[in-house]
Amino acid sequence: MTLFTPSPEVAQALEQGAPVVALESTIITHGMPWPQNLDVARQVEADVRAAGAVPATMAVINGTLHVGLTDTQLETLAQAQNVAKLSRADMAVCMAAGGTGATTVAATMIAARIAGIAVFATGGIGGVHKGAEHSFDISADLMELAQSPVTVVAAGAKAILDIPKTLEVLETQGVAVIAFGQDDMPAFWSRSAGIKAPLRMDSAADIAAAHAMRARLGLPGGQLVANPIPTNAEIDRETLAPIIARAAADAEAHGITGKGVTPYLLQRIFELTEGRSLEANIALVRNNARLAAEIATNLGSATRQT
Ligand code: PSU
Ligand code: MN
Repeated sequence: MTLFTPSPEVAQALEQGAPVVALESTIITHGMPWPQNLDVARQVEADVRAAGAVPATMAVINGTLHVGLTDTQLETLAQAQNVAKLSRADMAVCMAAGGTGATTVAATMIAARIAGIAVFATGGIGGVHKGAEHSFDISADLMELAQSPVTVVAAGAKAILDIPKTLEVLETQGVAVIAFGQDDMPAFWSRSAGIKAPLRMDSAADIAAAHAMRARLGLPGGQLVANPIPTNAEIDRETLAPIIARAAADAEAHGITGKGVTPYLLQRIFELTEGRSLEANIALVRNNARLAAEIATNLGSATRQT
């Protein structure tokens, strides 16, 4: 039995070495409300296609790891209740048991590595949560970035996180964190986290070259491309700070822990901003999809190039 099932379109692109962009599904099942989640999933796939690459949205369905979903599968997933949120720890268990689950950044990177896809677009990666010195809540996304050779295009780490601590862990783990087109580290809904990013690059070609060089050096792990949200969609940091603090306090008061934390915070911030956070999230993920496709076009689909 093969380990994964590519869609016909993805299978053909991989065979020809044509550019492919991996997309995750947790953003659909746990990151955005119905029905916008389905519209965005379709729109992001269209954005990747328009920029000359093939989209490969990942999910585990009845035990099968799908690399590229049909529109029916996408719709079923977007409407499903209580779908598992799969990360490194539980992906294999779900597949072995014939279960269904959406892939986080970590699980999508694993799927991309297996399929031979070098570039992946999402909204924002998971990272070190505020108060992690007490909760120990650090996303497995960071450990996966340290291991799988995938360039992940995101608008940085989500602003609900402790961004300086997240950058420290990424540095320790040897992950290249590259701000695109600016010196500052972006902060998901805002263009700047108020601190400088470790690295800066100004073109998709340069990022593709760095990806290929990393492979030649035999370094495990990937790159995080931190692509700032378009200016017209940004919510400034000062506006968001008290809202994020309030959402975090509510999460604590309700005893939300583990995998539930990120989806709870995103939903609460959506309510507190009266939908503005979702509009910003949609704009940034589409922006990331376009850049990822451009990087993939410069690279081809191979995760390993020499
Ligand atoms: N980007 C978004 N929305 C999301 C996510 C990313 O714009 O919901 C998801 C990704 O799947 C990421 C997950 O891996 O949030 C982080 O979850 P955690 O903090 O529990 O590791
Ligand atoms: Mn966590």
